[in-house]
Amino acid sequence: MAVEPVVYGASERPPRGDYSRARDDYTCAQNWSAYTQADHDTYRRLYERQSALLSGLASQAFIDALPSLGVRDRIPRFDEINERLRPATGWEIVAVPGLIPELPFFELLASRRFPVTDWIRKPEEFDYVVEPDVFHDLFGHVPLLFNPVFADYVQRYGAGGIKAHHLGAGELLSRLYWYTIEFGLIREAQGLRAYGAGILSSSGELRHSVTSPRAQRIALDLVRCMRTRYKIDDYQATYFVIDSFQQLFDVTAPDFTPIYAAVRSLGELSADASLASDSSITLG
Ligand code: HBI
Ligand code: FE
Repeated sequence: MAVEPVVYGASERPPRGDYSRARDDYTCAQNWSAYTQADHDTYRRLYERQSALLSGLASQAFIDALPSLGVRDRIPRFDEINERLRPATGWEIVAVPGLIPELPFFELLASRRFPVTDWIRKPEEFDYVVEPDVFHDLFGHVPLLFNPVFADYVQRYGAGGIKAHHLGAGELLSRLYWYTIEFGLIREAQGLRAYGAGILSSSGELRHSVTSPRAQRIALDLVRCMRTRYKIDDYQATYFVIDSFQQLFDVTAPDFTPIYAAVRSLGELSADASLASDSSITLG
């Protein structure tokens, strides 16, 4: 089916994936035999580098769940991961050719199906790839789908996204995705840690987000979060901090309509809008 692919942000660059092989819901089969040895080597090297950076910076819940991905020396078969993921939290991962439009994305999350891009970056893109590839999605997103409370939050987020889409508030709700599931920080017993996939799969942003005095860190507040625009191709200027995954699940319980109204009446903030210092979270 020829579907019009979605592209993040303002860039008009054609997306990487081959969308002609996508079904109506944008999912496709993981073409595992198409991976080259160079692809498997890239995955292995990314996994080795990133897993060595986690201690003291990544959420302990993430570190505990990471082995659930299984193999680390090659790109895993999604079916193998699903054999463990389904009994754990009722989720499964499904292959997609790349970024997909907002509504099908929300519909997949609402039905506990996480879209995982099935191509991997080229060796020359080792340090940075513009669109999420299979390493970002598998290493960054999938381990915490084994965590029951976080997994329930992602499903509830998807259900909220369908409602938001029909209210024309998809962009506002995508900021909540960005500042929690992609770039969220959490206060754990041992201190501030990263749980967002965009941070956990990045060799540079992991240390920056947790330790840099230049970054602004504020306690998650839904209105403030959904007012704050985000940066796609640079470290975040602002990180939102939670105390637990239960807190994430609980704040998404109420109907968001009044929150969208408050966000619209107060107006947008740039990613690095600074708050009065008293509300920033100090390190340590
Ligand atoms: N598509 N495959 C894929 N992965 C994403 O993370 C993704 C997407 N489409 C839209 C999107 N994310 C964001 O706009 C969400 O906040 C909706
Ligand atoms: Fe992501």
